[in-house]
Amino acid sequence: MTLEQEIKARALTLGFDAVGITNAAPISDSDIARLNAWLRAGHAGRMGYMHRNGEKRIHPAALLEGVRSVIVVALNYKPEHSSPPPQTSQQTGTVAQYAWYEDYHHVMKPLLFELADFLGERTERTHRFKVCVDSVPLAERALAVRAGLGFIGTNHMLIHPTLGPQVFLGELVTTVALEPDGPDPGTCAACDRCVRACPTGALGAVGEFDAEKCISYLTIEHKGDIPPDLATKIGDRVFGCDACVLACPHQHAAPTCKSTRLGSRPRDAQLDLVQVLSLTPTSFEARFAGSPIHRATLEGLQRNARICMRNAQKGLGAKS
Ligand code: B12
Ligand code: SF4
Ligand code: SF4
Repeated sequence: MTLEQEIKARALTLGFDAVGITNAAPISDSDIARLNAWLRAGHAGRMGYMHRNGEKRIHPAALLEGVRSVIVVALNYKPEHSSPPPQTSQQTGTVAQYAWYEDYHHVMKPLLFELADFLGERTERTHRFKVCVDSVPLAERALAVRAGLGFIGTNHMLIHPTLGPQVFLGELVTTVALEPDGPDPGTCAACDRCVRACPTGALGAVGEFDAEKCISYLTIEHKGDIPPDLATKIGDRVFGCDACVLACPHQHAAPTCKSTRLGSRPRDAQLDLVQVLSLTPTSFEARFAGSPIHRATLEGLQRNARICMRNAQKGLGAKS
């Protein structure tokens, strides 16, 4: 077995669903141009962090001196049941499916540290590693494509050929020189279902993506009021949005999550809006510690709940 094969076998044993390897070169000129055009157009909204550490996002060498390889892993999060459990209250808000589990950052990072430990041992402790999951400035989707994990769909998701778009990504950036995999080309062909499914027009047919119109951005990352025309389009989505992911035929064909590490939180699939409005800072912490929903903050989650309630009163549900 080559070292690359050993790493892949180890990553799968640890519970990842797919793994690929790429070199440490900067992302392609066309990806850099896309990223810069997106930032210049103001499509990052108030995500100030997207404007910082540009060099690291473009070039893994800025993250770790002497870097030679990036090992990219994917973890399938397609839930077994695609709709939330039956409603127990009239006033409920839908939660994006990635938050029907424990926070994936907390699950994937320790597994990547275990992978680093394995590789460290196999290379006589002469190398360095950096574990990355989402929050590190690294162009995760572009690197995943290069590592052969799939292609970027019109919905902007990395779509794995068998696992589909509902995969989390993580990376082990390392000074170990490894044989890279080649890209695994795929395309959306003539499909445009995600563009048609997007409630707000955040997605465009030729790859446009305006986060300021995206319900995921508005309900998770955005602080303060949400413009009324967009608020009505949020429907009953109290945290995040899956419309462009669930519309995708690659999602329909994908297997469901088999991970024993990604603990599921079935009661978080739908939130009782009255309960959300009654949360205090202390009860919010107790209820959502360890959940991705914690990121929205109590203030943001209660703002979302008020919007969902107003929409329900006006008869504007999830499909609005
Ligand atoms: C900022 C951010 C967001 C923002 C902005 C999203 C966006 N599309 O840019 C908001 C808050 C809206 C968001 C939402 C979501 N996010 Co998010 N997010 C990120 C983050 C931190 C940075 C993404 C980024 O750099 N955006 C800037 C744009 C310009 O870059 P990009 O989308 O990565 O696209 C690059 C390449 O794909 C490339 N490209 C190359 N070829 C092609 C071809 C086409 C057709 C297109 C369109 C692009 C393209 O161009 C870009 C420049 O490099 C990443 C983690 C990370 N460090 O990368 C997670 C990440 C992208 N998010 C993730 C997830 C799961 C989500 C949600 C599904 C959560 C939810 N259900 O609410 C939604 C999906 C929304 C969507 N359709 O993208 C996963 C995606 C996994 C996957 N399979 O792709 C990531 C990778 C986190 C992780 N570690 O798993 N997210
Ligand atoms: S997450 Fe929702 S609002 Fe954002 S692009 Fe996808 S469908 Fe549109
Ligand atoms: S829904 Fe269609 S166009 Fe959108 S990402 Fe999936 S295959 Fe591509």
